Amino acid sequence: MRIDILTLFPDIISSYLKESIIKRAIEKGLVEINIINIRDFSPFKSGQVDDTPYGGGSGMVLMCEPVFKAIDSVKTDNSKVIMMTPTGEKYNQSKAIDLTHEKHIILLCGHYEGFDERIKTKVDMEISIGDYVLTGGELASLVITDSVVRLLEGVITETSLDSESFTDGLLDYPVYTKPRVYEGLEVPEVLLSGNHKKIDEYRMNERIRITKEKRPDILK
Ligand code: 6GU
Repeated sequence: MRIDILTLFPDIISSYLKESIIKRAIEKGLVEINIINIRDFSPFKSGQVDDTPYGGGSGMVLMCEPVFKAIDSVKTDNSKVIMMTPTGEKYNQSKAIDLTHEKHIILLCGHYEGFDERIKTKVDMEISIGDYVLTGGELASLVITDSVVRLLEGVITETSLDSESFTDGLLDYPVYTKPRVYEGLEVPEVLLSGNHKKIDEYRMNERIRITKEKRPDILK
């Protein structure tokens, strides 16, 4: 898979890609991620990319030209162009799974008040990562990148994906590691029993109990 992130703040993106699982996925060649600076496509010497809104109002609006050109510089017939916007469709794990089937994703990050509405003619999908407003789309593009890349084959052990939260309508089970007792807090006995049937049963019951308690809305 290839992911191109179009942004005015490339350093925010690059620092995240330099660590941990995403870094290893890139090194292994499981995903190619490019960062494109929208400012490089400004028609002005000053590098201006935004201007005041027609009709008045506060803030600055990202202009068509630099964004159209930035998109055109990377877009192919196989590309899916996704705009990061708080007014988009709400993102979730099932959308992350859908995106793993794409060959090429272009994530468009805005800042300031928003995008010139005409930019939407270049976009296949608008995504919001939740009901709150961020100063820009950079964090959202990293949320999408991270949640999609970790699902790609070979990035993390398949079995750790099987029972994870949001894939099958249940939250994940709780986990423990050494020591057996810490400040009087004990690891549940069943996990030390070596009885894998019992352990599977305990974990499934815990998943149901925790989902009922914390997220009854996702319970199927
Ligand atoms: Cl994708 N962008 C911005 N600016 N704010 C958001 C968002 C995206 N999703 C939730 N809030």
